[in-house]
Amino acid sequence: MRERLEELKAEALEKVEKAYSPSDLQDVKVAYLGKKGPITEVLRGMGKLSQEERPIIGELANTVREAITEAIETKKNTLEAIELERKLQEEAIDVTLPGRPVSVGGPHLLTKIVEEIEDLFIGMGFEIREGPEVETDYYNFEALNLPKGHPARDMQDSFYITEDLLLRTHTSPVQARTMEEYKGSRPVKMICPGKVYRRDTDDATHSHQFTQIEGLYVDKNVRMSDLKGVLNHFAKQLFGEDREIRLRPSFFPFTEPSVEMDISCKVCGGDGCSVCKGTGWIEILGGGMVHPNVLEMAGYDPKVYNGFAFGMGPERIAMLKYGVDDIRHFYTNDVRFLSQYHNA
Ligand code: 2U9
Repeated sequence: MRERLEELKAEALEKVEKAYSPSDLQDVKVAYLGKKGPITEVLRGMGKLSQEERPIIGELANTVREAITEAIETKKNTLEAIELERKLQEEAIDVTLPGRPVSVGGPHLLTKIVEEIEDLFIGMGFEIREGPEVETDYYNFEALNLPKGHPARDMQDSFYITEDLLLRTHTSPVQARTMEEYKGSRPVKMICPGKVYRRDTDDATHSHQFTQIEGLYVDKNVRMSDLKGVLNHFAKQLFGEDREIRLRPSFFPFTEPSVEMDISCKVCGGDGCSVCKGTGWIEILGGGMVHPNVLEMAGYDPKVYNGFAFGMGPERIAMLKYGVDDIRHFYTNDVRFLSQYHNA
């Protein structure tokens, strides 16, 4: 029995020695130390031994068990250390390698131009107001001196949702709402940037959805010269001190008299070129004195109050300022286009 135990020990230790993985070790453990293993078998047969031999064999069996257990434990630690070393080698990071480039975004050109225009008007004491894009017929047309049947409110030109609701065709309803909110008792000095919608076929200069910034100043004794002064300051700040402005007579249902403003062409310096179509001037916005009907409908007494209003398209302003040749560039969001203006 002694020999058998020594044999088993030698066998087990050799297998431990040859083990390559924790599962190999587990196999040895189960095979030699498990309940159905040969050592347990030997111990079971101890009943047949003499009284003197029994403790000696018992002790030997225990020593063999301990030796195998210890060998397994030692080998397990060795294998774990090897595995850890292998992982460390495999997962090592070379901190000297150049980093992967991180592409950083930036504000959209349209966002930048709108914010620049907002800042300019905030500097002249205007507040910024916003309003709903789904509007009622009343605020979008009626309150702006465009009664039912007016040619400028052709059903074909607007996106109607119901008979009374439509996608706003301009930001003017925001101004009508603001005047109404102020209840005809205090001045209004505001600009309203936002999206507007028209049933247009998209091309290089038209879009069914675009941006507007409209301004309104209602107070006592507001004059056309105030409008001219504000717009002159705006144009020179945005396009450069060397640019001139001129006002031409025009027509809008909500202003009377109405004007359109041109800015001198930077490309030809006023001599005439392809950009200004030979005129030396480029149209940038429209405006005028608020029509008395509009004041009255919003609750301002036209005998006491008057005001000026203007409207512009930031896409057009950005196209002129940055030489963008197609309005659709603002909406297709090709990064090759957008990224050119991150530092503009
Ligand atoms: C109220 C009273 C008057 C807003 C105005 C214009 C002239 C104008 C267009 C220019 C190009 C818009 O972006 S565009 O399509 N706008 O020319 N807008 S006067 O007049 C108002 C607005 C609100 C209560």
